[in-house]
Amino acid sequence: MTKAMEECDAVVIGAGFSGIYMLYKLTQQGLRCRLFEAGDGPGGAWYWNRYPGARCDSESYFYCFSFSQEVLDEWTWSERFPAQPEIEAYLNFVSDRLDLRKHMTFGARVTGATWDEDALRWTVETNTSDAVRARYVVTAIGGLTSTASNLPNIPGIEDFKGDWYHTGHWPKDGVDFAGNRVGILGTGSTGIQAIPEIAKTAAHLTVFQRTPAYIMPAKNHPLSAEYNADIKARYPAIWAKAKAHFGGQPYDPPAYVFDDLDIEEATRLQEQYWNEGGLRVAQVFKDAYTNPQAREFIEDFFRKKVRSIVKDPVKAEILEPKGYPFGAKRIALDSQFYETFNLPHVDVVNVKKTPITTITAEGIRVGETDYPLDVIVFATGYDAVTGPFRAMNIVGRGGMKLADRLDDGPRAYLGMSFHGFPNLLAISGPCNPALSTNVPVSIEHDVEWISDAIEYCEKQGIKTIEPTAEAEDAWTDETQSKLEGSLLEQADSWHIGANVPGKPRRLLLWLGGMIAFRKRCDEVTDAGYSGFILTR
Ligand code: NA7
Repeated sequence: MTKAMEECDAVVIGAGFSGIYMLYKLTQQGLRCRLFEAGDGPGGAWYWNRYPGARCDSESYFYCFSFSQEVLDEWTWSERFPAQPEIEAYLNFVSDRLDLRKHMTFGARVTGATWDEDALRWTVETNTSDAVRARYVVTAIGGLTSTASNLPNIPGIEDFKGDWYHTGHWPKDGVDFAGNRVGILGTGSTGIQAIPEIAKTAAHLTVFQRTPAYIMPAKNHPLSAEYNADIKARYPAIWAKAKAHFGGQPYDPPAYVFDDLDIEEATRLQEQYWNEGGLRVAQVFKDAYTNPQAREFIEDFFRKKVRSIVKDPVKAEILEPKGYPFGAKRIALDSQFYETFNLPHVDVVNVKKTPITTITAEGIRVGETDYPLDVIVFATGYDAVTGPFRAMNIVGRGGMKLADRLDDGPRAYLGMSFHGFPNLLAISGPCNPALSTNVPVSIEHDVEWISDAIEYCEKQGIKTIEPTAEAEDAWTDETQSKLEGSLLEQADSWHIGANVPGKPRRLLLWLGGMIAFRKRCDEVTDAGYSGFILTR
């Protein structure tokens, strides 16, 4: 006798920030929910990214949920920029405090979901547990996730006799580098954090760098009890400010126009922000990204900083950011990244000038030079945004596969829904602004918009909600229209799919900012879900 399939109202995929809040909202509405998570605990990206040095680039006091007063009152951050273990602990705390664990199934990776057009139900399958049927599926899978890590296709990896790791699925027990010759590929946000930590124990560290990043000091530090008490007292104002900010950060907009200042004053201000640290180092001038003179000044400032910290001029020359404009790739925060290259056992190799030819049994070959290694670390990023969707077999109306629909690049309506896939809603999906902002603020927006939409359907007796082809096309075209002539066009980054060979060069994110996005989503709701087909 075949076992009856578990029936529920909604399946949520993923237990990171977005899945946790989505589950809370839907269970609060009285829906029967099941959440599947591949990891064996809550965390999402912060579960898998346990590489040495993993830390958030946003300040802890606003890289968190705003929706729960209990959570705000009871959780206290210990550092300005929280490290992975603390964020993972926070997401565990929230799951317990809101009593969500009973709806969560861990160690279950969703492999596929199929829409049954007669029953108006999704059947959701995982690699470990029985299939479940649900009326709604909400993806909370993130855009930079372990299911879609970018492992470069370098010949010979199968011959390598040592161990290799990708930072996006780091072993839970850690990796012991002591006494080992380690090679690391990648100097994006991840590599920049991992390199100083790996250098602390490795016998030798070789950094294979392709593109030098623009890097700003984090100036991380512990938070005092007085500081935390002050933050907690000011939270209503902090969240109001963050939600009214283009990027979801509770910061004042840049105050200075570069052309209004002489060079001494511009240098003094840039230096002052540098000493304070954090992402605001890139937000001194209003016209930093639009005025070529301002940009040249900033680029030169960064290059001078590298030369002043890195003592070996050959290493400094390789590490100096160049070859693309400031702002064309994600700006990273560091703690002792440049200083690490003053250590005698840390080297950097320019693999843009002379590319890696092969991985051998003994290490990495660059041109004709062999670098013997015991361990290789790939900090080489992700097949971002569309990759995690393409990694699941999602089949909608008429056998339509979501992976095929995303072959030519990102497409979605409002970055949260797909034509041909009724009752499938995506938190920070393709063509969504989330990854260009302070992510938790964007996630809270998407979760609240989706839970309102589901509540509306439930109350109105609407059985399916799905965007029209026209609405999806228009939103997708609008997203792409921002690429031409933009700074992002001038570098090869994950934001435009250029980090993965063969991936279409298309803008993955909606770049209008949070304020405009919020307004557009509200307009859709106020117009009775314009752009959607609602069936009773
Ligand atoms: P990123 O930002 O995509 O960086 C990946 C890095 O890996 C970058 O330096 C790449 O160089 C490098 N890379 C990729 N493929 C290769 C090969 N084949 N050889 C050498 N180097 C390579 O990923 P992260 O994990 O650092 O950060 C992702 C996001 O997480 C980040 O934006 C934050 O939002 C948090 P390239 O620049 O392509 O020349």
